[in-house]
Amino acid sequence: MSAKIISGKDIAAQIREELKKEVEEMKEKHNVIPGLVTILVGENPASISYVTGKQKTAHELGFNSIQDDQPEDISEEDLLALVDKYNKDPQIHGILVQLPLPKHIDEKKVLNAIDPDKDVDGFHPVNVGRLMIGGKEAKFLPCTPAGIQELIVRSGFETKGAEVVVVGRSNIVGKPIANIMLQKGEGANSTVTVVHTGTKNLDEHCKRADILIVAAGVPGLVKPEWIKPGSCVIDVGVNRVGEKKSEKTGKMIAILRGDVDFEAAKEIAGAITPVPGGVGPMTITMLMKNTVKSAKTSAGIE
Ligand code: L34
Repeated sequence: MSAKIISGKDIAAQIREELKKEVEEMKEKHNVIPGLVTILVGENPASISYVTGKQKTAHELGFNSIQDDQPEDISEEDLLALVDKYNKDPQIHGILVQLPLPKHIDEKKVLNAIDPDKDVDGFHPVNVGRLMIGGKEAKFLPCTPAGIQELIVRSGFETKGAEVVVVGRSNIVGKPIANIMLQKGEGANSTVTVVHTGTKNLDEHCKRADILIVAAGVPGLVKPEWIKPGSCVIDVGVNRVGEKKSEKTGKMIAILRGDVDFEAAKEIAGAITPVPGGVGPMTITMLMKNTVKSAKTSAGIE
């Protein structure tokens, strides 16, 4: 039997509709417009694509949205000054510095410089700590993990008591999604295992998973034999494996592939996310949700 395809694209569109109404109401009742700045350093094609997606969505939702492009050779000092400028700007409720940054800049230093109350990426140590404590303490959940949780819950999988196996231990995906899924509460309460490059018998762990979350950045890493029949498979990999001519526009576009062998896996899994159109659109949408939350909190709404 073929798996149900979990469309991140459709679920993201639903959430954006909800957000759009919320933004309209905020404008009418409180005269507050969510403000988001995305800072892009250099010209990494993948980063350009993601940041463009974020800006497009922010505009569609009626945000006050700024794209701030900086040259590859900007100094760390200048970038820190830029972050500080937006920290002080009352119209801006969310600041995002797209990663990765060029090698001469200390990524940690830059992320630490963002006001934790404008850190809509949820990468600042204060927000990482809040997430780990959990419950009401958590303020901004990082966007990709928050999107993954939504996908699992909205596609009807029971998380309570489920065996969740996370492949990968990055600060952006692996570590935070593991923390989210083990919290006590709705949409979590799972038994979580994190596997990584130091793990022996990767396949044995994966085979146990009721919910398998793969964020390794290795195209096709997870083989169909590693998947438990009927399980939920979330493929976070967005690997650029080549280029092709777009049928729509005739322009050259990237060929994207996930970390899971999708065609074979969909014959075994109960549900699976595609790449593209799975986790990616959810990442962008959760950023919008965090920005709305930040604008509301700073205006004292709710
Ligand atoms: N600061 N840096 C910061 N915040 C983030 O949340 C990110 N991330 C990751 C990389 N660096 C970051 C993103 O934005 C990954 N990421 C991201 C965002 C969107 C998409 C993929 C990754 C996405 O929209 N993917 C589409 C395909 C887009 C394309 O054609 O390139 C998809 O359907 O999967």
